Amino acid sequence: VSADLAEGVRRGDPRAVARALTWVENGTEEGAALLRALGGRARAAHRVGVTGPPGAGKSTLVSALAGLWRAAGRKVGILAVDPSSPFTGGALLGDRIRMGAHAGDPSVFIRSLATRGALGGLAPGVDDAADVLEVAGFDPVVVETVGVGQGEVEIAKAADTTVVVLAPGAGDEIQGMKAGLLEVADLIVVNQADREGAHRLLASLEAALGLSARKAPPILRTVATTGAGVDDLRERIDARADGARAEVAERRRARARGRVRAEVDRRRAKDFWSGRDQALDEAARAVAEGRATVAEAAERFREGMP
Ligand SMILES: Nc1nc2c(ncn2[C@@H]2O[C@H](COP(=O)(O)OP(=O)(O)OP(=O)(O)O)[C@@H](O)[C@H]2O)c(=O)[nH]1
Ligand SMILES: [Mg+2]
Repeated sequence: VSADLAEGVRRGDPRAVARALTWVENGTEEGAALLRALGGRARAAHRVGVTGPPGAGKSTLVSALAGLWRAAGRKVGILAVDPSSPFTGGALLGDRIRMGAHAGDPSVFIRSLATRGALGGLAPGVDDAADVLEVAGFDPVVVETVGVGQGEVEIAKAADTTVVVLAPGAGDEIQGMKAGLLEVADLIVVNQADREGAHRLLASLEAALGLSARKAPPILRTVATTGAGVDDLRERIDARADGARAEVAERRRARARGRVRAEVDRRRAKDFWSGRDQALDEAARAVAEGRATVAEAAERFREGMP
């Protein structure tokens, strides 16, 4: 079954891609078998992370970008992780985006994923889903996440290029959460540049970046709803695939390292716990009844015991 599905994914068949993403997102054994069947890929897609506060205009911007990439003959994969507002589609793509993959437009594939990890980071499912889209021929693969707390660091790990989208409005001061966001940005976008406060935001960004130790990323201004400035952003993103090749390669290695390690950990944990249900029950009882501390109970579970 997974061999057939893998073949469909390689052909870029939207239904196969949709089913594959469901398997992979759920982290089932079927999904793991599918990922194995997909095998390696000829060419790596540019993975673009788009993050920023809720309502900054990330989805609208991604829709506008997708329109430009399509016009350039590219197939665009979009993963929206836990979107707080649905993908309504920007001016350029409109209904096609709203209708989704089954409407018969195989060139833009949009999928919402509910894959927040327990600690707020992105679950492994996001990298796996991006792999599926890559094998299906989508390039770039865009991952949109709301940038709060852990999210920004995680998206930076999942992306070759991280775009941080900000907009004028409540809390323009660059502090706390936004400072964390700026640290992971390869490109900063001041979206909603048509709105009052855009200048102030730009000025406070420049001040904040001036204090930072690292080389300041470029700041671009866009109006996602009209498309103003979006082509410039697209060019900057595309240029990174060539211009920042060494950096992108380094990120890919770091990402691969983390993924291999996580996979090994996952398998070891699964092997370790298989057949130890009863021992775990006993340990749990001992802790619950105050006969052992958690640390003492855990100590008995060292490799090879009990
Ligand atoms: N005036 C103006 N409005 C914009 C612009 N870009 C987006 N909007 C509007 O801002 C609202 C939020 O846009 P979204 O694209 O959903 O924002 P988002 O960052 O994806 O939001 P979440 O996914 O909820 O975090 C929508 O009503 C957009 O139409 C812009 O450049 N100018
Ligand atoms: Mg959104």
